[in-house]
Amino acid sequence: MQNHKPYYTRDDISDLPHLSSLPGEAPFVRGPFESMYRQKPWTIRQYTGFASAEESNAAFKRCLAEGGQGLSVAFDLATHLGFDSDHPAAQADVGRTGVAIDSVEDMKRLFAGIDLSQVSVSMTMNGAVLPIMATFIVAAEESGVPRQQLRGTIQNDILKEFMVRNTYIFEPEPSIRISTDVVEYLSQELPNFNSMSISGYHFQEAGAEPALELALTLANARAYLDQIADRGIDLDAFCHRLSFFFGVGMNFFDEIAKLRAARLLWSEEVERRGATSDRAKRMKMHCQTSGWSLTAQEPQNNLIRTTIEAMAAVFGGTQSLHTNAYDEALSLPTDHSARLARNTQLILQHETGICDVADPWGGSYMMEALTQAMVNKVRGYVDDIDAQGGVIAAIESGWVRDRIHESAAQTQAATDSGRRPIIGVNRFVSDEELQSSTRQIDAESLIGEQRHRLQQLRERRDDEAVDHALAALSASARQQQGNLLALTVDAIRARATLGECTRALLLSWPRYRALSRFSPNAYAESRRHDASWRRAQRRVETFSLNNLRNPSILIVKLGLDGHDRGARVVAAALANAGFRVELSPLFSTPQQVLQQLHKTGFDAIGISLLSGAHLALVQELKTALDREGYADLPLFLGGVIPKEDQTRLEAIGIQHVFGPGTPMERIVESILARVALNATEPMPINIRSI
Ligand code: MLC
Ligand code: 5AD
Repeated sequence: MQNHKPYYTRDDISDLPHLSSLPGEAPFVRGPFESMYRQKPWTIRQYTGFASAEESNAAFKRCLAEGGQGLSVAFDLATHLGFDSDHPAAQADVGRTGVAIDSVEDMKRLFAGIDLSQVSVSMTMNGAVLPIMATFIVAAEESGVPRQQLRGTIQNDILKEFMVRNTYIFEPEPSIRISTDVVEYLSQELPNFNSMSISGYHFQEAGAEPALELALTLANARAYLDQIADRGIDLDAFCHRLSFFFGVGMNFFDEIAKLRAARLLWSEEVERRGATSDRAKRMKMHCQTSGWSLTAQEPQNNLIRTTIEAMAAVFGGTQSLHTNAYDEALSLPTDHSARLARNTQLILQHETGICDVADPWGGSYMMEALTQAMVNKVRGYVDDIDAQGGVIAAIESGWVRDRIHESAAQTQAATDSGRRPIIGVNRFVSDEELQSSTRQIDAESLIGEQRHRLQQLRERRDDEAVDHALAALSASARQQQGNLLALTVDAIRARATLGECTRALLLSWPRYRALSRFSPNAYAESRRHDASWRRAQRRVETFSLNNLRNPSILIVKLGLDGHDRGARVVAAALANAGFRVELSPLFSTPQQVLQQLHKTGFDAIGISLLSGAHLALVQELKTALDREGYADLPLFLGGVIPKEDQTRLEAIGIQHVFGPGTPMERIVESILARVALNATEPMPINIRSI
């Protein structure tokens, strides 16, 4: 939490320049529109998608029938990374965290029976933005909806992928060309479609506090503006189609202040660059309540957290909102939890009177002072980023990742020590068994179906036309000419698949691989004097003295899951406790894990998975380990794992599953206890590899 004063007075706001503006007036602190929710309440837009296009289509229709007002598509990780569902690297992840889309035929089935001229659609896609945007355009075209009528938003915010979200495909430079081509094409062809949703949400989820979240978002927005300006596109003509996306956590007052400050800073930035129209300067935003703030312990408490966060988003003046489902920390939402999440917003809109007044916090001594404090803090961060040589240099040097990682580790330390209270986790803990069903995905039949559809598509299409279109796409990448989205639309119309479009570009631009790193000091600085942490450290020390070496662990992310906040914080904590820790690169395969084991022995492996693909991926790794003589190597798993899967994971060979909210000392001690059992034997370096 920020340091707030015990109370605020007139003096705290006496010289604030933004105080005289009204809602709908620059710099828009008080909201982008004069009438705000009296004329149009925010859009209830729930992020939805899982398994097949048909199943997701049914969920969309349910969503709209039950009060949802816009759609928001969650794609699976294979789609995000440009793999068709039949690609060997994608098998465990197909349909798990979102819907599997391989071609325009899938996209048509996703929106069957939904009138795209009436409903606005957000698509969270960055890495594979070209084929996804193209399949949407062609699907609409073939259902008779003219491009000019399409309303919605494509996330198309690639820079934050390199900083936190990790669903990039190409290196930063070609990736930025792709995103700018998308902006340019949409501004000409789809005038009602928002061509970017510049996102802070993922920074907050990865560990950034609200001011850092906002500063990084604005820094990225500035980098995009630079690129777009280089193409000579007029700010006044397109800026209103750049949209924003923020996370809203439990820091109630600061979150409201953040959204107010965001509009002010954006308005100033756009004006400084020469835009004159209010339309260009007015920031519009989507918000999502924080997934990370939700707990696996007593999940119904999450309904309350989400309601509070939703209120902060609405008091902050958001245009569109997703409220998370209460079972978030366990699995994808069920139909029931999704309905409750939506009802949270319907109750706010219809039962509270909150929509009657624009910017109800306007004029509050505290809120106006906090808004200004947020503006000042963000400006400070933006200066720091400039001092790093700008945001792209700060990404490349690892500066951004390090700041977020440090902040995440400090938050974890504060939680573990009890300084940061979380009800049901470190205060008022209940030992009541939780009763909650989770959504199950039948991945095997989905993959079978997708394979069959891909085969049909390939049989029925004109291969020559496809090859021709893909060659044009490759040539455009190579020669830096033409608009990549226009060319991808041609390829998709000819029935090229998402994977094929991606491969056409990979011929010129190699797949990007980021290094994973953690900072051993990030976690424990504030826990130095905590008795329970010191005890965990002493146990590790005793082990090291007895065995004349430190215990060691390899932390791995398997499959296509790029959420590495947890893996990095656990790595930092274990290292601080005295373990020798290595963190494998993202997207490791069992073969790569074996290579690391052959190179350096480890006493244990810690796997981190939030993608729902744990059963298949753990089984695959375990089989490879057994085959190569590592059958005794203890395996631990952390992440979002439904309770009903835990027995199956234990049967495969997992020693222990650590769910969200597990204190670090418990992780250290339970890994150490198991490692100590093996410690009389030499470290498991495979003889064959020496
Ligand atoms: C609205 N309008 C008004 C008004 N309110 N006009 C006058 N007075 C008022 N009070 C007008 C708007 O200007 C607009 O017209 C039209 O009404 C629609 O309103 P909107 O405010 O633009 O709402 P919407 O269409 O819902 O768009 C909201 C948005 C958009 C601009 C924020 O970008 C959006 O929907 N974003 C959602 C992004 C999203 O869902 N992302 C999910 C990420 S999940 P006009 O003509 O100006 O258009 C994720 C998780 C993960 O990322 O996987 O990691
Ligand atoms: N359906 C619904 N919500 C999802 N989230 C991620 N994937 C899905 C999905 N397929 C939510 C979670 C997560 C955030 C990024 O989006 O809240 O924290």
